[in-house]
Amino acid sequence: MIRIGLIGCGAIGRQHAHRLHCETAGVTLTGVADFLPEAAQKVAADLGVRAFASGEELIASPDVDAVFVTTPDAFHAQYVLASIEAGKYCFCEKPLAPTVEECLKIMDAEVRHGKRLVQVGYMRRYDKDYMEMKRLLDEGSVGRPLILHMAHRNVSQPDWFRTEMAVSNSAIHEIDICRYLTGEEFVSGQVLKVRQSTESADKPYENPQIMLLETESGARLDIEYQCGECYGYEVECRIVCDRGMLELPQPSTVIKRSKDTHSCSTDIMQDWSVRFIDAYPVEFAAWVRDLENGKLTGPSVWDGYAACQVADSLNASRGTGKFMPIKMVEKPDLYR
Ligand code: ISE
Repeated sequence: MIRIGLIGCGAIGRQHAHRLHCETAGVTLTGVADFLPEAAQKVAADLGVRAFASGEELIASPDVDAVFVTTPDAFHAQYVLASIEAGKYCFCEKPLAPTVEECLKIMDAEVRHGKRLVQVGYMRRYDKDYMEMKRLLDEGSVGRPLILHMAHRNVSQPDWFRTEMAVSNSAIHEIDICRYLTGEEFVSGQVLKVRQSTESADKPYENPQIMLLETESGARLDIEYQCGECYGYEVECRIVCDRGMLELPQPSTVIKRSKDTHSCSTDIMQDWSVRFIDAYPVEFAAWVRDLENGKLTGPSVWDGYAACQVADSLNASRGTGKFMPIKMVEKPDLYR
C-alpha cells in the first residue's frame, strides 16, 4: 500500500483526498496539510487521517511515501522541490509552477536526482474521448493535424483570477493537450483581444480572449477562451487533418422532451470537476501502477515546463499585435 500525504485542502484538494483515500486501489492517505490549519483539520477529521502542522512536516514524515500537491499555483514549486529533495514521488496539480524560472529549478533538481519523481496533473490526457483522439492520430489513418480548433468556456473563476491566468492557469490545458495529441512543440504564439463580454464588465480580467499558436511542423491552433460568465462549462476540440477530421464529442446526457414546455433539452455542465470526473480515477490508477512499477509515464516536469514556457510567450504577446517566438531550453535526456 502506497502511503500518500496531500498538501492543500481547497476545493480540488478535498476532492482528491477523498478520491485517493476512498476510491483508489493500492493507496492510502496518511494525512493532509494546509496553510490554514483548520482546513487540514477538517479534511483529516472527515477522512479519519492525520493533520500535519505543515507541508514540510508532511513531506519529511516516514509515514508518507508519495506527496500530492494541490495548493494554489504559487506554492507548487516549493513543495515539489522539497519532495524531490526528500527523494519522494510527487503528483503536482497543474500547472507545475506559474513561472518558467520555477519550472526550470524543478527540472534541474529532478535531473540531478537522476530519476523521474514528479507527475503533473494534466487530467485531460486521461479523458476517454481525448484518449481516443490520441489513438486515432497515432494510428495515422487521418494523417497529421493541420489546424486545431479548441474552445474552453467557464462559468466562473475565483476572485483572485486575472487576465494572464487565462493562459497560465486555465488554457494551459489546451496547450498541454495539443502538445500531447500532436507530439509537437509550439514555436510561436499570440493572444488577441476580442470585444469584451458585457457579462464580465465588473470582472478583473479580459474576457473573452483568443489564443493562436503555431507548432514546429506549421500546424496552427486557435483557442476561444472564456474565463467566466458563460452559459456553462464546455471544452471543444476539432482537429482538421490531411485525410479527415476528428471531433471531441460533448459528454452524453439524456435528452428530455417535454409536454409542458414543448421543448427538447439536455443539461449543460457547470463545472470542470464534473466534466472530467471520470478522468481522475483513470489518471490516479495509472499513476499508482507506475509507482508500483517504479517508473513514471504520465505528464512530466518537461511537459509542465513546456506548457509554462508557451503560456509565458502568449502573455508577453498580449497587446503587442505580434506573434512571440517560443524558445525552449534543450530537453534533458531524462525526458526523451
Ligand atoms: C481550473 O483551474 C482548472 O484547472 C480547470 O480544469 C479549468 O477548466 C478551469 O478553467 C481552471 O480555472
